[in-house]
Amino acid sequence: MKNPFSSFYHVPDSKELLDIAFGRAMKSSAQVSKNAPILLKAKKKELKRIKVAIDELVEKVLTIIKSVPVINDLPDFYRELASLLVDVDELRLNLGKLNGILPILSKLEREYSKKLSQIEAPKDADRIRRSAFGRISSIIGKQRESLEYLNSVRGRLREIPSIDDTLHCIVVAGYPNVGKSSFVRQISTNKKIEVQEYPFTTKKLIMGHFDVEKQFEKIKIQFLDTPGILDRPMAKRNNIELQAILALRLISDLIIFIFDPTPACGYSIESQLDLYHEVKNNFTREGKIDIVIIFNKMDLASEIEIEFLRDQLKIKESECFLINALSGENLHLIEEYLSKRYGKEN
Ligand SMILES: Nc1nc2c(ncn2[C@@H]2O[C@H](COP(=O)(O)OP(=O)(O)O)[C@@H](O)[C@H]2O)c(=O)[nH]1
Ligand SMILES: [Mg+2]
Repeated sequence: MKNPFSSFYHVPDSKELLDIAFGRAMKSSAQVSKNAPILLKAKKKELKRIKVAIDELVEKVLTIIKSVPVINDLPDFYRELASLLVDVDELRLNLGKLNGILPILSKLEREYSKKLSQIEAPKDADRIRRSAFGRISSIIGKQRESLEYLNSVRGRLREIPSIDDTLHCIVVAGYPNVGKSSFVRQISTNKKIEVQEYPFTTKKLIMGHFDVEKQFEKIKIQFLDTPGILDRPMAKRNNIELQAILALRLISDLIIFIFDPTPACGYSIESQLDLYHEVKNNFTREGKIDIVIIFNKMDLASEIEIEFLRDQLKIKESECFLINALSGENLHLIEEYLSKRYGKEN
């Protein structure tokens, strides 16, 4: 699906709202015959101005309210992230306040049209319209904080990347420098344009795509490379990062965990194993998400290093992929695995 926040447009502040409404009002012209008495003309002119200003504001406020997504109705992934970035109760409260001015504006319109109908001198019409505009300004002015709040919420929500939750999603994990980015770049079908960066709470998220042929259709798989998110021990994270990780679980159906069996990445095998177990325990939704193990840097790794890592993981040779993410060596094995998993033989 499309990012549910993409139609949450800029929220005007109270001054912008008033400028638009009063500007429109003053440009409006009432339908009244040339020969009508001056008093009637004045009444009609000012009545029209008040009506246009209020109609304009009602419409703008309704548009704002409608453009705010209902967070509780969003798909799981977006809902979790959105509730993390935004206090849902505070949002509801501010929307409620804004909504509350609609009947007040309508009431004001009725009140002032009555006042206008009772005047006896043409010059009173202008005075009454000014008084109406003053009341309108004060009503809208009191919404300043709510409007600012909504605009700040909009800014926060738009930081959530549009991950297509109808596509398969593979999250790539492993310590920094093990070769995650190189792997995503190398496996992405269209390397130049498709590996893109998105902000993701305090971090960024890099997305690549890989196409799998399935009979007559192409299935697109998304790869998520998450620097700073799934590349270090969970204990080192703040709450937002932890929640962001948990939200990622909701859209992932496979984890690719990359090891560097050599000392090249700068992290010991022991730390890499700890992270692997942590990801496995916290991220796989009790085994619902599979983990695929990759040993990268096969060009640098010695047979001893590879065997040692395999022993530590208690896995057989056939249970991990040995690749070179830079040259692409053995990458076809992973592509075949993905094709089997998502494509033809399913
Ligand atoms: N020799 C060798 N270097 C690699 C391989 N894969 C990645 N690298 C290098 O390792 C470093 C870290 O790679 P990067 O993809 O940025 O790792 P990330 O931090 O996990 O995303 C870079 O200098 C890469 O060029 C590999 O298979 N062999
Ligand atoms: Mg990287």
